[in-house]
Amino acid sequence: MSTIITPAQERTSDLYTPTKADKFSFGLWTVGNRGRDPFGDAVRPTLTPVNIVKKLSELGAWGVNLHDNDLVPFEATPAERDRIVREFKQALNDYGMVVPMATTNLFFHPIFKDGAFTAVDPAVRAFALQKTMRAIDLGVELGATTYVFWGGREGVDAEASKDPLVAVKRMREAIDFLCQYVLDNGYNLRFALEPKPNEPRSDTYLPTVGHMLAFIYTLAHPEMVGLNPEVAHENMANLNFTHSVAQALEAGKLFHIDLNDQKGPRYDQDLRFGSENIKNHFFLVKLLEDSGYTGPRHFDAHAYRTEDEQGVWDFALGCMRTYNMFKEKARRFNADPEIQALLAEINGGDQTYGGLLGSGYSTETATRLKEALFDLDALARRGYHYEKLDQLSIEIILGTR
Ligand code: DIG
Ligand code: MN
Ligand code: MN
Repeated sequence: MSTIITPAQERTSDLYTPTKADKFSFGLWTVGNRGRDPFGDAVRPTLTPVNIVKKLSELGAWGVNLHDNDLVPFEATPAERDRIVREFKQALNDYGMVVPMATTNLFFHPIFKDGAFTAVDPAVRAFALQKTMRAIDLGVELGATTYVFWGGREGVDAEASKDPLVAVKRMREAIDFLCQYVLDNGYNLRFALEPKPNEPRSDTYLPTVGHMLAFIYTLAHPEMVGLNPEVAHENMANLNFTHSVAQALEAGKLFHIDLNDQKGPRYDQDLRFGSENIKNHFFLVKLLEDSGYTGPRHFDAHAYRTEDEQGVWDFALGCMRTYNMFKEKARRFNADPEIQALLAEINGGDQTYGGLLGSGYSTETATRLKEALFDLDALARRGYHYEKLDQLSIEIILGTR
């Protein structure tokens, strides 16, 4: 039976139909995921990069991202590499797609079984730098302006195998070296580090957004380096993803984002965006939209193993439509008079507390604060009306207001 794909232009368009303006992107490896898992073989045929570009464009996606070897096979000759890249660039042009982000596969080949930049074997560390420089060249050639580093195997199974102090230093040495490579070549490229707490290693170095933020400020070129947080990864660490994203945003370090979903702390599920944590994803999309985040809305996710190719495109369209549904819910939340009135009441009053807050330190302020008199009983008795606020939020999310 031939695969019947309904291109965006033929499908009934509604408020949630994705358009290029939404800046939705997918990795080649996401819709190209063949359904292999540790307990079962591939269930879907390989999709070619050109076919992926065509189908994603028809669905309304804006961009496609890639690891070097998603496009150019590990063993490709330079001539084969150039032919593949030429054909891919033609497809990008034909279907009006861009490549916002690129990255290196430093985790699939057996060479990297003990890591890449933190591997104990110096030949592996050196090869990882070579492979990454070549992959950076490829990404820049395709127009990428963000380069992601997910240190999938930068960690340990046997704690005795690596000195954690040395591992962090080796990671810094690699990132500093590659930042300098970008500067030497005049590339318009920023690095986005992607944390994950574990899997495939028992423990991964720099496991969360917080760890990565601290690491960035120890680098030689911290201005070039930001974050690529992923929903599933922070959830694996049992953290509030929206708060992780907020801290990256507030630090001016949200350079990219991997959107998907996850059923709490367990193996990395990379589920369809919004398929599980409805309330959390509402507030995540509200944060991204309210903050004016202008970067790609990238889905690092894949279809269930049960799916055929049509199921893959159902998955991709679902990611994008659900994002747009949360975006519309956020607009309704922000426009809801009762919610906004309640928020104004909750956050009302003189937030400077008579000029004592929000202006930083002065000896006069410190003296006035120390002498200030507080109605402690009234403060202790205050009710914040969060039950009402949260109920109104739920009613927005459930579509009853
Ligand atoms: C996994 O979450 C990682 C790899 O897929 C890739 O290196 C990165 C790109 O977003 N995410
Ligand atoms: Mn993941
Ligand atoms: Mn990811």
